[in-house]
Amino acid sequence: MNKRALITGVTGQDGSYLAELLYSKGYEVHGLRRRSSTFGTERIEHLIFGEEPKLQLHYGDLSDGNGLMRLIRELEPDEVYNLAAQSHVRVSFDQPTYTADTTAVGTLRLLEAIRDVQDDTGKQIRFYQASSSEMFGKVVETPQKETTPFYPRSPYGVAKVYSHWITINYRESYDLHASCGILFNHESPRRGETFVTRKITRGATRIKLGLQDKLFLGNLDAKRDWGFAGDYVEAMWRMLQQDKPDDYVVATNELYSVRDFCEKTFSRLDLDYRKYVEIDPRFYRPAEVELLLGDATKALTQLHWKPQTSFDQLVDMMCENDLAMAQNELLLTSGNAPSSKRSAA
Ligand code: NAP
Ligand code: F7E
Repeated sequence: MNKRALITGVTGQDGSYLAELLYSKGYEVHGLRRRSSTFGTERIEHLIFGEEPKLQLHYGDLSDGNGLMRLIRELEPDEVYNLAAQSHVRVSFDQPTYTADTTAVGTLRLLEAIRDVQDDTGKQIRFYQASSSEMFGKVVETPQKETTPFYPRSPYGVAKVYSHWITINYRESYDLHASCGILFNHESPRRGETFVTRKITRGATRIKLGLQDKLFLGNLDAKRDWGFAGDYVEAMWRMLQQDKPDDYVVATNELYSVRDFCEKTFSRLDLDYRKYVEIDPRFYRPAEVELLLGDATKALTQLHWKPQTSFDQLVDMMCENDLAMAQNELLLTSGNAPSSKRSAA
């Protein structure tokens, strides 16, 4: 019998790659979507339409514990991947209570639903929690690994620490097969457009085609360990295939600054970023995370996982996608567009 998986956050960047991966492995894939006035399914359209949809969607929200309970009871999934969250660090300073309710307590609601259904039916439901390198925040050692103490610097980071520890607590208290992936930043052509990498590749390609003049950014000196989202969802799946649940750092162990990302992207388009990038203090954060660099040795030795995509390849694929989007946009403004749809790449 095929395994059945439920992905929360399936409409997001990681959810879309994970749904593809699980389907390719023969899973019956289900996803949670929240109600919105627009479709919001751009990243998964190729999976939900057609004669035999590869992904079945269910309405639900991490703020609605009863709905989560009903869904888990109805599906009795073998694996649940909790990727849903208010995931934007800057926004979490504007919406701290909402972020805590979704990104922290939402995980507890889901764990409670799993615990209840597992107790009632005896079926083991494996659980993956999307923990984050943001938990390391003002880092106390470099590189950061599973044993590095947390020092979160945003309401988002604090909420993720809660989710991380409540997942471990449920594992230890109720014998749940629950694992946390402490993922460092990972990007793709499907990355939300307000995260810095995508903002840069969108902005630079639009500048290249004359669709905008300037790109306004915040702290160019922040340094991150950026990988490719398509590689990272493989690590999530591997965690749930282990006999014993555990927690793992997933990272590339390479460090670049936001300025490096600008330099690389603009020069790929034969542009000098210094002519186009301007600083806008609105994009600064009340408390910044200056540096995140991960040590994924444990994932390498125990999961046999390592990143497959280099930093240059990542920048290339994002630029290529966004250049095509900008070209489409240009055609639209001239009235000759072949399609008004955004790329689902
Ligand atoms: P993303 O693109 O922002 O996707 C977030 C997903 O959560 C979307 O599907 C969103 O739905 C959904 N969501 C938000 N609030 C919800 C709610 N109240 N109820 C149900 N669903 C809700 O994030 P991502 O980059 O794919 O990241 C996936 C997970 O990994 C997140 O938990 C994130 O915090 C964590 N993480 C990400 C990174 C990274 O670098 N990408 C690193 C470490 C950890 P809508 O489409 O309707 O908005
Ligand atoms: O910022 C700086 C900003 O928003 C990266 C989420 O997926 O990864 C992500 O969080 C850096 C920060 O990602 C702009 O100050 C400069 O230092 O792309 P970001 P993030 O905050 O690291 C972690 C691991 C997650 O878990 C989160 O869910 O770039 N920066 N100028 C800027 N950032 C943004 N967004 N916009 C700017 O204009």
